[in-house]
Amino acid sequence: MTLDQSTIRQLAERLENAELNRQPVTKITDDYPEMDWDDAYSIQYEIRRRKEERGGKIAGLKMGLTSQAKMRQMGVSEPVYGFLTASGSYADGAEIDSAAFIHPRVEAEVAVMTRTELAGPGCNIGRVLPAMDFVTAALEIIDSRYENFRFDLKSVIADNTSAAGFVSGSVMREADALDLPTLGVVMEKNGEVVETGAGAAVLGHPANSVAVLANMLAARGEVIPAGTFIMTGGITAAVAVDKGDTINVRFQDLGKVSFRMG
Ligand code: OOG
Ligand code: MG
Repeated sequence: MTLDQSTIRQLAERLENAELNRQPVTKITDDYPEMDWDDAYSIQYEIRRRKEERGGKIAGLKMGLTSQAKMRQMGVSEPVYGFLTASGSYADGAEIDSAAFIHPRVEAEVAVMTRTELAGPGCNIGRVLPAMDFVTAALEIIDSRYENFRFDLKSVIADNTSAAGFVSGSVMREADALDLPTLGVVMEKNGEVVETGAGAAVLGHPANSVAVLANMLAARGEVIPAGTFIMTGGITAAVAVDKGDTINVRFQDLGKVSFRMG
C-alpha cells in the first residue's frame, strides 16, 4: 500500500461520483503514479462498501481482460476482477436507458453460478468444473468512468473494471452438457454481425477464468462463496452501444441474449 486511508476514500468518492453523475474523470494514476495493485483494489472495495452502506446489493463477481481481443483493445496484459451490482441487472430483451451511462459498450460473456465454495491459492480448472452449478449466457455493459475509455490496469481496477450493468440469458445448462471452449458466439448490432468468437478466447476455457478469480481473491484472504454468479470476461472486443441500438447475441447451446438501448 502506498496510499493512506483518506486518499483511498477520496479516490473512491471521485470515481463513484463520476459514475453517479455520468461525468468522466482523468485516470487516477495521473495523480498518483506510485499507487500499487493493493491500492487499486482497496479503492474498488471502498466503492463497493459505499454502495452497500446505502443499501445496494451485490449481484456477483466479474473477471475482465481475460481474452486477447479485450487485452489488445484496451492495451493491457493481465486479467482483473470486480463486482456486479443488483441495480445494474437487466432482463433478457430489456429496453435499457442510455441516460444511465457515459459511453457504454457491450461484451458477450459466459456466466457461471457456483455450487460450492472455491478457494485459492492453487485453484485450477479441475476444482472449478465440479463446483459449477450452471452456466448461462450473459452480456456485460461496461462504461469506463475515465475520459475516452482510456486507462491503465491500476486505474481500471480502482474503477471496478468499468462494470455498469449486465443482461443474463434465460437458458441455463449444466457445465458437463457443454463444451465451453468451442462454444460459439455471434454478436449482432442492429441486425449486422459485428463480432464472433468462441469460449476458448477466455483464458483457454471460461472455467479457468473462475480459477484465476479464486487465486486473485486468495491474495486478499477471500474465497468465492457458494452460490456466486460470475461473469468470466468478454470473449470478443467490446462494441460501442448508442441510443437506439439493438444488440442481439447468439450463443451456441445457450440461446440468445438481447437488449435495446433506449
Ligand atoms: C475493462 C473491463 C473488461 C471484460 O470482460 O474484459 C471486461 C474495460 O475494458 O473497460 O469487463
Ligand atoms: Mg466484461
